[in-house]
Amino acid sequence: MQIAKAEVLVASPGRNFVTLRLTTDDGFVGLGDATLNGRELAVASYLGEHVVPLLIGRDAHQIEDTWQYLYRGAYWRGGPVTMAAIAAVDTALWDIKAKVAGLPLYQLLGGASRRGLLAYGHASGMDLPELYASIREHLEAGYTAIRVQSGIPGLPSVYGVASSRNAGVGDGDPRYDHEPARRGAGPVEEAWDTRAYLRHVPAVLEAVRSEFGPELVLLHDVHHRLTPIQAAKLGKSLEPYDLFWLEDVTPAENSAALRRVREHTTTPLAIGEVFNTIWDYRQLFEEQLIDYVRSAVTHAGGITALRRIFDYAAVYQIKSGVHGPTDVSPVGLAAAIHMGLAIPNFGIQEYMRHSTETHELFRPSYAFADGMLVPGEGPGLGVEYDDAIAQAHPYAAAYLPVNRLRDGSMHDW
Ligand code: KDG
Ligand code: MG
Repeated sequence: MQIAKAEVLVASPGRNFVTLRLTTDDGFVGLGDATLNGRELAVASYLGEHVVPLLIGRDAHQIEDTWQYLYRGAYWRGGPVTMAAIAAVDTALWDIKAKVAGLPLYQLLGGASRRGLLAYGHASGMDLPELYASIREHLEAGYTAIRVQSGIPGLPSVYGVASSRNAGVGDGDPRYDHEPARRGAGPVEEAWDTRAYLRHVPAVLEAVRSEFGPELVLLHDVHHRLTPIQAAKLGKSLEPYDLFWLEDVTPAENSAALRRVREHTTTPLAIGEVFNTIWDYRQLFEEQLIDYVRSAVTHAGGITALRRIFDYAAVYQIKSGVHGPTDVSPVGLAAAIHMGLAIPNFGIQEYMRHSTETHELFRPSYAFADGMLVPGEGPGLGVEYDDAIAQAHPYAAAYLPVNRLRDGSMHDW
């Protein structure tokens, strides 16, 4: 069974998505997500110029060999563009293999290890009343695990706080699919003040814990903004509020920073949404510096590569916590759901519901109910790409914001 056609599809149902569609000579179709938020066309071009010509005529069943061919064969290894492209090929080939077998993909990964995936949503508010309202909406929608992000006094906008007030969680609520990568010719500039953040956040989590009680699973994302000692101080100060995890406390390049954080706090740590390969995790796993792996199928080289990362993590009792913002397409999310159902060391799955337009384009068959995600039971990933809908949503340039400190210097966003 040979790959006969490989198409790179770019569409923007409110936000940009890059999808690879492979078709075999006997008519099986597989989809892979190659979306790199704010740098979408770089992956589309890498795929179109350098990968697609190598795929035509290859045996669609040789997933591992194709992965090695694209990874080793480029000589220039790793990096977000290359690994998103390889991920898309890998995911599409798994989709095809499962369709040929007539099974939902999770069955090829070892079958179901659980009834569903505990999923967390994103609650946010510029102030406490707005944040409480957002948490209540998530509870009403069935979430039992919620990420909490808050406005900071003195800062007009902050990462993770939906730009429209009272952003809802419901299917069909366009405000929920909030897009940190904003359309335009260049990035929006946000202001950041680390001391103001560190003063304010413990009070927010104390208030939320006391308002919503001990049962609710709470998470918080620092988005790579602190130095090691600032992160250690934050982790320690949040211990009384029993977080499920504190995410991305320090910039991802400096693995050793988490040693310092670990020396001071028992708050569980998650990192990895910007990692690309298993080697990025090596020190973190072997020194047991983290508790959860944040890589998405889309950004870590696909199902083949992420499965190896999870197995390596399991050696150290480290669990999955797959990245699932709305910039991972329903194809990437479906792949994560199939993996999460099967792997032994599943922890939690991030789940921001996509917009109605996005669901119309991809028609995913996974479902969310009672705080859990389940994949569909049809063959493959359970996602179908609608070309007619895609035509109505052409690509539009968009950039993630950048951060500047009060003196004008650049800071991690
Ligand atoms: O494109 C950037 C987003 O994927 C990122 O900001 C989302 O940090 C994120 C999260 O935890 O979902
Ligand atoms: Mg994050």
